[in-house]
Amino acid sequence: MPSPESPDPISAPDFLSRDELRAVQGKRLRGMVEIAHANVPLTRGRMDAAGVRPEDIRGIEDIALLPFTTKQDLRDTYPFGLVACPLGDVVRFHASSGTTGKPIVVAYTREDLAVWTEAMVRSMVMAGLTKEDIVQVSYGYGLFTGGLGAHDGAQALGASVVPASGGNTERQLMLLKDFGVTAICCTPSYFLHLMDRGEQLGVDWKALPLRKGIFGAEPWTEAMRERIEAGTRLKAFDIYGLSEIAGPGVAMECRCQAGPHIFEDFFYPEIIDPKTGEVLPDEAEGELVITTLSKRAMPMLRYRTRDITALTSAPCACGRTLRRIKRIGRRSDDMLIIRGVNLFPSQIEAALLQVEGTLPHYHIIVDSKRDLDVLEVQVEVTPGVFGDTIGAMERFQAKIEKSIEVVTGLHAAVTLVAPHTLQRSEGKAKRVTDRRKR
Ligand code: DLL
Repeated sequence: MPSPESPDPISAPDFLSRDELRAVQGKRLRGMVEIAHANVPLTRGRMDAAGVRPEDIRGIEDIALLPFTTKQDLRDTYPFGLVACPLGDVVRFHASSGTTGKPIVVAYTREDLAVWTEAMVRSMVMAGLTKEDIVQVSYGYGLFTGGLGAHDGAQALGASVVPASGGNTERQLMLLKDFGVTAICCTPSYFLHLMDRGEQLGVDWKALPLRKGIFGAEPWTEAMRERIEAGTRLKAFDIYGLSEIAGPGVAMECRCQAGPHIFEDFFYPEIIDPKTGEVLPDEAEGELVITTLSKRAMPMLRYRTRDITALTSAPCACGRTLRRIKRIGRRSDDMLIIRGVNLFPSQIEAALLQVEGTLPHYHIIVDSKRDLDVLEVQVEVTPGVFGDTIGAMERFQAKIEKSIEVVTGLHAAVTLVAPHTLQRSEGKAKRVTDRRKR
């Protein structure tokens, strides 16, 4: 068991007693509610309709009186309807692309950026980064929060930042090698792509000084962590965040790698039953709802993230008092329903990675044949498997189909494809094509 860490000034809020934390949360929540009620017509209208006045919120325990905010609210008020400060005080916008039309826009004041950067610095400290690290930021720079969020955090920490942004894989590999990069920030699927391409180009991953990976922005599995760590000398950490709340750095894993700690002094988490809205106790799985406690430009009260997880207050060996969230494997809305069975893409990944010789590159295709849902999974396999006899490949295919059936209860037609043939993403992986007519 590792010994507890002692707080340095920047991470001191990670180690507050739960009573101290609740006092901070209550005070900040009251401030948030006042700002939102005074400046955001949508919030004021909802609170008035529910008969809740700002003064009814005396402490964090009153949070459940507040109405929820949803992604639809952000869409309906596009672009600036939820901004609670004069536009002149906004110093940056970010936006996240949705599946439909217009993006979701988020705004930050200078103080909001300072809070976000502090959360990112605390995240990096959790992973053991210091000013001596050379950090390659391979999340996309731009409206996506990944690049600039990680960049600001690493720079404020005093590390040397390599602002590579996403894409141009060969140049990424060159920078990693030539600059002696010690830590990388990117999506886990993009890191796997870097590993693959690097191997093709003769990169000896174990000889590189790369020791830390800060991976997030999409669901990934423990099996994927094992693959990454086995093929390199780095420790892979899970970082969670979403644009509506800040960007990366809402929650981050410590060196115990036992699920991300949520920065509860800035972001108040609740778990609700997604159907009824009822608040669930710690350890119960449900939808994560987050309230920003110190956001001036765009306060988010009880924002429904659609991410499915559980909160745990079990002590962590690092000594932090911040609760942790369980690794997010799914959203309430990326769920596919196939022949009546609920399926999350992460279940397919888990099933594949149980079979030796598969690569965590896969694509799920759902179609409808004579009104019946059919599921196909294209799976990349290692060159050894792909070059095998037809009989051996068929047996291998059957093995994967069996594994998928055991994990998901569904039959899938597995197609084996040659290494490096499925399209790679430089950001979040696109795992599903749904061709069914709805
Ligand atoms: O993905 C922010 C981010 C950038 C987080 C870089 C981590 C690293 P959005 O584009 O708004 O923001 O997407 C947010 O991505 O609601 C989750 O569904 C998913 N997500 C983010 N991090 C994780 C993670 C950024 N570690 C949405 N595990 C969220 C699983 C994640 N899903």
